[in-house]
Amino acid sequence: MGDNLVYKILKSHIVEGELKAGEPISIKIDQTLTQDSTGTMAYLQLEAMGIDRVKTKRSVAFVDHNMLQQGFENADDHKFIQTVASKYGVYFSKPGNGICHQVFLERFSTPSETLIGSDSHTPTAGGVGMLAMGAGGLDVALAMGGGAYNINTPKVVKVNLEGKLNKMVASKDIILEVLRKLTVKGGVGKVFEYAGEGVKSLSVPQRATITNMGAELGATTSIFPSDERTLEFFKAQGREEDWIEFKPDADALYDDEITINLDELVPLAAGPHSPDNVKEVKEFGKIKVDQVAIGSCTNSSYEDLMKVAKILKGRKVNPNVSLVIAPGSRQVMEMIARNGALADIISAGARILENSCGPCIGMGQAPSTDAVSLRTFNRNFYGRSGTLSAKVFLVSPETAAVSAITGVLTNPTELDVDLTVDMPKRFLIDDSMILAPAPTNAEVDVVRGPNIKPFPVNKPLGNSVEGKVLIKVEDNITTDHIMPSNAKLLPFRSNIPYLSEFCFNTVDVEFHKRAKEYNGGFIIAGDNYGQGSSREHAALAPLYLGVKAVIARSFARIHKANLINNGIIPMEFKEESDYNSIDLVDELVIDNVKRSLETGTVKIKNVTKGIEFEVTVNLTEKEIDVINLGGRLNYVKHSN
Ligand code: MIC
Ligand code: SF4
Repeated sequence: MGDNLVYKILKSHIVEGELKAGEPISIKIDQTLTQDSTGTMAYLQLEAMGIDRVKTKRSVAFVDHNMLQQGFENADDHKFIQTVASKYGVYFSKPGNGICHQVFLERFSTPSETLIGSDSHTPTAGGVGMLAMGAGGLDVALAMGGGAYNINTPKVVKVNLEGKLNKMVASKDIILEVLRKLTVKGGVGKVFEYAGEGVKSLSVPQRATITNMGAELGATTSIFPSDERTLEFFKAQGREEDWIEFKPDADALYDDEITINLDELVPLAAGPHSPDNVKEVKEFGKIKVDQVAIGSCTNSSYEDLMKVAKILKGRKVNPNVSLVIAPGSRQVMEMIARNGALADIISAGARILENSCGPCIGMGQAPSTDAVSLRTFNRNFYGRSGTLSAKVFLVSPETAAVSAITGVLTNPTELDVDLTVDMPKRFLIDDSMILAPAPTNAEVDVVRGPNIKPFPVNKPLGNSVEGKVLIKVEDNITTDHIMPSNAKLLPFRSNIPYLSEFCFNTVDVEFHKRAKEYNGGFIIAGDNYGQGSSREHAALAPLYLGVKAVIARSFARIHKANLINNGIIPMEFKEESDYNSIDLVDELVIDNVKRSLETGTVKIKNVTKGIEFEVTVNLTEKEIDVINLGGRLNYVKHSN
């Protein structure tokens, strides 16, 4: 039997392990990316590893998240990243050049190569046939240092796209349909490989919308083949030489298969507060809308914004709606500025934001109290917009633009506009905002602002682990719950002591106080704990507060890796009744913890309740060593 795309890449990059679904493997990483809100920490960790220069084919540092400069902190971090990148041999994409995933797709993506990035939407580059995965900052730092990346061999799900999208139905609706079918945990341990006739009808930016938001399935990544449409994109980007045809074998094997008939698809929306809370736009009804936000790494391409401009042209934004638009990159912004589409958008009454993540991560544009906000983004987790009472709906650019005019959530098929976009044969190419690194590291002094504080490093594991239950949470807790991000907190991503005061704030404001009072302890959680962002801060802040272990029904992939990297033990409940038996501030004890980790089963004594139960630990030998030594940095130092 032949190979699918995923196995082709894994076979050519594997350095350790066996390619069998679920089995741990290590793979060589060709390229890395970082963005600023995780990057500052990643480069501090890179420095702590004591290497001279990065060893990847190419590494790129972007600044796109922490863009509001209300104080010196963000600007200082930008300087730190620029200088540290230059020193270690990393390309630097200046603030204003665009969102990491959009710019990476345009200027760096390469079919059949591997990429890890310190951002969970790194799979965007899967739109051109790259195996691109989100990872914690430390894993990215290790890959920059030439280390392999550890994953469990994924199951590969073939997503058959049949037919062709109808007018006003977008590729965003395809991924919303996949989320409706499979939910936010339906992709754990899987890669989604898109195939079928329908693929040909999708351009690279449309494919990238799908691979981008595949992250919301909890998937390891998503991937499209590299075909004639991909070549079109590479030619337009003046990067024909980076293109190769990359297709699965005709008799390729898959672990599972789903089919989506594009002809039957209608405009969809994800309602508050989860990307899988998907229904037809029509079903939600004509809800009054207060804010519409267009942009983010999901939907901010030239093609998306041209469609938006066509809808807005000659019309006016509803008086009760605030429409904000953030193009994905300077290339997109400049092209729509030069061809007049931006003028149509401005004339309609849109507010133009800079080329960055912006409202997607709560960096400004928090909606008003109780507002309904329609966003073309990928996440609508509780509180993420910066307004706890806001109701955020995730929609396509078409639905967003039409609703901005009508003032109510509107099925875009109600408006008859020709949305055909003539894609330019050649995009506007100007890489002057991408700075090459210094030829040698001796030439650069790294600039370090006062906001940068030492980050916590765990201690080797003792014989026993004991402590109180500091918090007990439900299923699908996101890293936005664990370590919230917004305009006020993001400037402190390199100041863990300060950040930790806000840990779990949207769930339980007492958490920080309780953790301090009891000198650390345990977190109890449900299914899919730590879904969403790759932010290591969701492990670093708990570590700083003394969290020793998390017992959950199950974990999201990147967060579990981040816990292990920081020496916090991830354990899984065997029985539902055990989860139910635990209450807040129960005293838990694990004796002989090191020996039990090796057996894969750990006995937990609940001293308060006078009961005992067993939990599972799914850790590789290497991961056990990492935990025993108190985290990955200690492990790396120990092995050198
Ligand atoms: C996100 O979309 O949640 C972020 C902000 O891009 C994060 C990274 C971070 O928290 O800095 C992600 O997706 O990994
Ligand atoms: Fe930025 Fe939002 Fe994309 Fe995260 S999801 S990288 S915050 S645009």
